[in-house]
Amino acid sequence: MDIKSLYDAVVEGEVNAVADGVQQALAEGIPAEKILGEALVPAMSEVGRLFECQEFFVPEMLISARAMQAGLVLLKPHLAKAGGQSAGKVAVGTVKGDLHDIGKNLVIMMLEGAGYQVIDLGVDVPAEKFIKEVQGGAQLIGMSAMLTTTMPSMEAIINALKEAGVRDQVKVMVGGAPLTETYANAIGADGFAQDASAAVRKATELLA
Ligand code: B1M
Repeated sequence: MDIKSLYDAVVEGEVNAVADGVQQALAEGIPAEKILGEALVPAMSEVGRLFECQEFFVPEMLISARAMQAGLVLLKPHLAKAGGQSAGKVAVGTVKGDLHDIGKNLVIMMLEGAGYQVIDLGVDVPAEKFIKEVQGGAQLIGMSAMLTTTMPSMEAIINALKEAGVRDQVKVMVGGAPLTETYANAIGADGFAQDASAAVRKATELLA
């Protein structure tokens, strides 16, 4: 299956075709980064566009997301292949009220690939869980938000870290499609990353 057919299969939500296509592409020697960057990620952007113009609704988005996940699972071993000593302990979650996890999962895969020990807090994560991880030794927390309505949860979590007296012990990195560097600075985060590769660079910079 070529990259274009794989892109179409994600948009159409064809789970088996995506899984077969990714396996075939890997077997043909196409790098995992290319499969991700030229088929899977752009396909999800197209799904978002179709949702915005009301050609797709939530069920279609969900079906495409499942197909994307089926591909990501197969790419994971090829993206996360570092071993040896941990580069640092990081806890990552999608903030309270937000159920989007594809981008967060990708960030985790890339961080693991760069040698970080990553605790995946999942989605809809309240401040208490982040605080617990900082108390447990996490050096960096990563927060993801995909909705304009859940972006404020990030500031609330940063404030909760301050109230719990642990803000100075940890670096805070934020990301997600609606976020900007300006917003990250305004809410008092230490860093912002546009995508998963940038998240690895930013984590390395913050923990240097
Ligand atoms: Co939702 N959704 N969704 N959705 N969804 C968006 C985000 C939306 C932009 C679609 C649109 O209108 N075009 C829109 C938000 C509008 C807004 O707030 N401005 C939207 C909406 C409205 C909703 C609902 C409210 C719909 C409804 O119910 N009426 C609802 C909300 C549910 C909730 O969270 N409470 C909802 C639900 C869903 C599904 C469950 C159906 C599904 C999610 C499934 C899942 O995640 N398991 C879904 C999907 C799939 C999308 C789109 C189509 C795709 C998101 C995605 O996975 N992208 C999305 C449209 C879009 O983004 N264009 C949309 C691929 C992924 C690789 O990219 O997540 O951006 P992304 O992650 C990137 C970067 O952002 C960055 O790196 C990642 C990898 O490169 N990044 C970080 C992310 N987190 C980071 C953290 C970091 C650093 C970088 O540091 C810690």
